[in-house]
Amino acid sequence: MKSSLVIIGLLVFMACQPKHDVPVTINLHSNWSFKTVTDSIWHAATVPGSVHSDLIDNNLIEHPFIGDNEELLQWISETDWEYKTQFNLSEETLLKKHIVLNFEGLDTYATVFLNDSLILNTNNAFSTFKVDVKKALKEENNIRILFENTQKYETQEKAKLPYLLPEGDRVFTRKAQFQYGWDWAPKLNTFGIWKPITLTAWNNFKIQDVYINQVELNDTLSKCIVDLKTDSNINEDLKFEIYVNDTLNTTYSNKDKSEITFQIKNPKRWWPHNLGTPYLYTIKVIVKDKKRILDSVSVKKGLRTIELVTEKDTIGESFYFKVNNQPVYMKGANYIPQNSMQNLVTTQHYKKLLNDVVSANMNMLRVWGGGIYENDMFYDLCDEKGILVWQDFMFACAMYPGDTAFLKTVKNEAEQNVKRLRNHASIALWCGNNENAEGWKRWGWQANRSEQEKEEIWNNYLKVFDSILPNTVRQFTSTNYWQTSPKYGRGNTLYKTEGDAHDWWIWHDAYPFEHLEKNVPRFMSEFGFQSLPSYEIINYINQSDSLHITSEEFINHQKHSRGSELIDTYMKRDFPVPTQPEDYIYMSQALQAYGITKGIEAHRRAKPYNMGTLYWQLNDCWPSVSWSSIDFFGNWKALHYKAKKAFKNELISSVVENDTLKTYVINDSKGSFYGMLSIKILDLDGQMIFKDTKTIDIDANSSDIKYELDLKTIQLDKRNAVVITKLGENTSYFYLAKPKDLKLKKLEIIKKVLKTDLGYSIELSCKTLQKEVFLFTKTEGHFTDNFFDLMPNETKTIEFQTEASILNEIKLKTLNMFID
Ligand code: BMA
Repeated sequence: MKSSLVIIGLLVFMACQPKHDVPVTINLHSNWSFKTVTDSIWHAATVPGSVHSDLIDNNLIEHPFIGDNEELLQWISETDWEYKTQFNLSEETLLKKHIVLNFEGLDTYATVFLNDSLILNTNNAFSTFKVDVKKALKEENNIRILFENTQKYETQEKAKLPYLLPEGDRVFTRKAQFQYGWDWAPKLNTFGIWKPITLTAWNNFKIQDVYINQVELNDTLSKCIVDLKTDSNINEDLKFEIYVNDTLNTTYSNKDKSEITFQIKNPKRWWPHNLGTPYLYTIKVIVKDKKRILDSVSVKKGLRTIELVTEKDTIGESFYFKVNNQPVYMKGANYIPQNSMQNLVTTQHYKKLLNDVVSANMNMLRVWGGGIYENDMFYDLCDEKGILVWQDFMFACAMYPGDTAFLKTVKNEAEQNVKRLRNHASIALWCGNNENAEGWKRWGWQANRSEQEKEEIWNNYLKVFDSILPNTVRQFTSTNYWQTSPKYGRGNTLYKTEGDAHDWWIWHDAYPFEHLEKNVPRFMSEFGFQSLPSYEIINYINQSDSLHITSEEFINHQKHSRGSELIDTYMKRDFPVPTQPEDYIYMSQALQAYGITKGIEAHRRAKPYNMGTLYWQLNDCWPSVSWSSIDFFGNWKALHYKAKKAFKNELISSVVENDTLKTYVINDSKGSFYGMLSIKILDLDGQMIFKDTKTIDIDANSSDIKYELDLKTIQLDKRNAVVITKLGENTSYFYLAKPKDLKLKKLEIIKKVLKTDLGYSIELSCKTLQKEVFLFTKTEGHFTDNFFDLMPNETKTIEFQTEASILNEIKLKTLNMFID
C-alpha cells in the first residue's frame, strides 16, 4: 500500500514537472517616456522609435517632411535626449540563472542605466549590445538611456586628426550616413531606441546562434552542417533533433555537439523568382536533455549555390553571378531606407515594396551602403519572393578613420551583421562600400595633401575594406566579397571592360541618354535620372491642392543642387517642355522612363558581355524629387511601369545603326524556344508602310539580333512611323525619331469606365497613335499599366485597382497634347 502511494506520488510529481526549460524573452517596449536632458517634463515615447517620431506624436514639432520644416528642426539633432521606462519582473523570471538585456539598436551614443547604475555605453547604431544584468535586477526596475548628440563625438574625433577626412563629420559615427543629408534625403539625424530592447532569461541552456552551412549541393543530395553556438552549463549528454519540413531528419546525442551534419535527398533548389521557385526548407533544431526541451530554433533555408565570377577575358574582366551553376542576368535597382525615421516603416511597407519589385520583373536589389543593414523581415521577404540581394556594408562616398577604436567597432558591426544574414538564400554578395575608392581616385579628395597624409588615409581604407571586411565575410560565410562599387570610376576607361560600373555621365555630367547605348559596362550597378513625384506627394509637401513646383518649400525637397536644371536640359533634348506644373510633372516622369529604359535595353542587348543592370534608385525615404521609380507614398512613376516591361525575361529590343534597323530578342529564361517574329511599320494613323514575318529560334539565356532591315530601302517619314514587333505574347513599339519630333496628332481618346470586382476597368481607343498615355485620378488606387502607347484603332484595357467606394474622375494626358 505504502509503496503504491509512493509510486502514485512520484507519477504525480513527474507529471507536474515542466516539459520545457526553455529561455524566455520579454520585450521591454512599454511605459517609455522621453525629454531633452535639460527639460523637466516627460512625454510618452514609442519603442522602437526615434526622437523625431516621438516629437511628432506628441505634437511638439511640425512634420519634418512637410514644406521646409526640415530646416527649422535641426535643433533636435543638436540636443541631448533622455529616455526612461519602468518594468516589473516575476519571481519566476528573477530566479533564472542568467538574465541578459539585448539592445538590438541604439542610435547612437547612448549611456544606459539600469536601476540607476551605469550598465552600458554604445557607439554604433548598427550593432547589438548584450548586457548581463542578473545581479542588477529587482521586481521593479527602471531603465534610463541618455542619447548624446553625435556632433560632440565627431568634433572630438576630428580634433585628433591633423587633416580633414572627406566627406564631413559623419564618417566618425557608425550610423546611417544618409541621415546627415544626401542628394535625395533630408538632413534628419535621428537619435533613439531604433530597434527592440528585450530581456532574455534562462537557466542552463540557450542557443545563441545557428548557421545552416550548406557544404554540398547537387541534384541528388544536399549536405548541410548545423553550426550551433550555445550557452550551456549542462554536464550530461544532450539530444539534438533536426527536423526538415516538420519531419525528423537527424538525431545526435552528445555532451557538446556544436556541429551536426544532415542531408536532404533530391533537394529542391532555391531560384530567383524569374528562373524558378524560390523554394525554402524549414529547418528546425530542437535541443533536449533527458527530460525536457531546452531550446529550439527554426530557420528558413533556401538551397542554392551562388558565385560572383570575375575572370580575365579577351576584353577585360567579367563580372557576373552564377546561381546553381548557371549565369544569371541581374535586373533591378538600388534600394535605400524607406523612411528617414526607420521605425515608421511597417510590415505593409516592406511587403508592398518587395511585391512591386517582383511585379517589375526585378531579380536583384542592391542595399546601398549609405543606408542601413536592413531588418530581418526584409531578407525573409527577399528569400520568400526570390529576390537576390547585393549587400553593401554601410560605408558611402567618404574616407573613414582608421584608429583602433574605430576599427574595433567596425569589426564587431561586420561580424554581427554577416552572422545575422548568412542563413538567407537571397544574399548574393557582400560589398565593402559605395564609391569610396572612386571618390578618392577621382573626386579631388587627394588635392593639397602631403604624400604621408594620402598614404595614411589610403592605408586606413585598406584596413577596413581590404582586410577587416573581407576577412569577416570569409570567416563566417561562403558569400563572395567585392571591395567597392564601382570597381573603377567613370574617369578610368577600364570602367567599361572590368567589374561593375556606375555610369553618372548621364545626369551628373549631363551626357545625352544615347551615351548609354554606346558605353555598356560588364555590370551596371548604378545609373539613374530624376523625375518629379506623383501629384499626391507634391500636394502633401505643399499641404495644398495646387501643384506648386517652384515654391521654396517644394524646392527644399529637391536635394540635388542642379536637379531642376538637369531635368530641364534633358527634357529640351528629347521631349516637349510644358509650362503648367501638372504637365511638367508628367513629362519629367516620361523623360526619366525613356532614358533609363534606353539604358536597360542596351545593357540587356549586350548580354553576355554585360550581365546586369541595376538602376538608381528604387524608392524614396521621404516625399521628394529623386531618381526613384516608386515615390514615398508607394505610387509607381512612369519608370516603374516601363522597367517592368524592359525587365521581362523575354524582351524584343530594337536599335537603328547606320540606317539599319536591328531587332534583338533577349531571353533570360532557362529554356530555348522558337516562334514567329512579325514586324510591321505603320504610320501614326495606322497605315501599313512595311510588313514581314520570320520564324526564329531563340537560345536559352541569350541575346541575338533576329531581324535586320535596311531602312533606306523603304519609303518612310521617320517622324511618322512606329515599328511594331511581335513574338508570341510579346510586343514592342519602337520609334525612329525622338518623342518631341514625332508627328503625333491631337485627337480625343474614347474612354469607357466599368466597375469590376477589384475596382474599375478602363477601355481606351483612338484612331491615331497616342503616346505616353497617363491615367490619373484623385481616388487612391493602382493602374495596372500606365504611360503606355495606344496604337491606332486598337483597344486597350487597363484595370484600376482600388478599395474606394467612390471614384473621382479618371483623367488622362498624352504626349500628343504637347506636340504642335
Ligand atoms: C550615386 C549613389 C548616391 C547618390 C546617387 C545620385 O553615386 O551612390 O550616393 O545619391 O549617386 O547622385
